[in-house]
Amino acid sequence: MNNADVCILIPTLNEAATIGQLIKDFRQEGFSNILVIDGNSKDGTGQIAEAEGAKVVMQTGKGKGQAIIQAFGLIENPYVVMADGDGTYLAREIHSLLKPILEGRADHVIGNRLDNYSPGAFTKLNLVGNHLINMFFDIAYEVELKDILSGYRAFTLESVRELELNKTGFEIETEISVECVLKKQRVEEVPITYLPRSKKSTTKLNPVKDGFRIGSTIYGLAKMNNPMFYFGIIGSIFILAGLFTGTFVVVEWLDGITHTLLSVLTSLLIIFGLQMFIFGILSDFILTLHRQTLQLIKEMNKQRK
Ligand SMILES: Nc1nc2c(ncn2[C@@H]2O[C@H](COP(=O)(O)OP(=O)(O)O)[C@@H](O)[C@H]2O)c(=O)[nH]1
Ligand SMILES: [Mg+2]
Repeated sequence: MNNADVCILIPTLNEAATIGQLIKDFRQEGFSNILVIDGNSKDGTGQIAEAEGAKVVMQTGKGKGQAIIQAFGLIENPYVVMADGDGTYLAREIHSLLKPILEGRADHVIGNRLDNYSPGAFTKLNLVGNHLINMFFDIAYEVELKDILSGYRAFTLESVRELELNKTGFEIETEISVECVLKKQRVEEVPITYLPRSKKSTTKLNPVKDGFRIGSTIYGLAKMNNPMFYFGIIGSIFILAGLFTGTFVVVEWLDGITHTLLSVLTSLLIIFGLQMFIFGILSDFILTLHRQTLQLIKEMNKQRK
């Protein structure tokens, strides 16, 4: 591989404190094809990046996701590496990200921050949130990924081209991970270092608001991959509620008090909950059939070629 075959994509929003050094570091590693997609920074990020020799494109909309989607459409190089502009990732670790791709083992590589992060790189809330989100993701998509929210990732161009992305905000990493799993890409994780953000700049991520959005993205997109999980969660909530009111009704009844309306409500809750499970089973069935059909079409197409 020629280093010019790699495009390094850096989304930035007010990262003047770190962007210059980051571009220098990537150049030092031998990569000079650097695309900065900037969210109209007010602190001169774009000018610094340009002065360091990066190609700077202003994003047309808002949010990290919109920036990434726009930039993906511009890249023609066979390999893409995505990195945040806040100096939390090390340019020299690019080689370990590219390795599985260059050796033909992976289509997409995620830099896993959670095994080797510096003190202070994650707040307690972020760390717990990350673990919960990864656990939730792994159950929903039946995979074993450790750090789906990482901002340091490598792709082949085919992998990028295959992704159907719509999320404009910080849900973009989640959506990328979901799409790679749905498109049956070979995804590998490699451990990377994660440094604290420079004190001179601030994070744009709101742990509660964005964490909630990321959780709902995982859940919402799971409908198409693991419907039993999707409907099962709704069903379980209703059945639990039914068991709760039901226990109350029975205990009171043993004391000689009858709650007619609450009994009706209990039955409705449990019937609705069970029905969700039936939806789940049926959807699973439809999805399996759909996958078999797709597989067949793929094989037929292959035979024709
Ligand atoms: N172009 C662009 N970049 C953004 C936007 N929001 C965040 N970024 C960049 O995305 C990267 C990750 O954001 P950051 O605030 O560090 O989030 P965190 O690493 O998840 O805490 C940084 O390089 C930000 O400058 C945006 O709206 N537009
Ligand atoms: Mg960051």
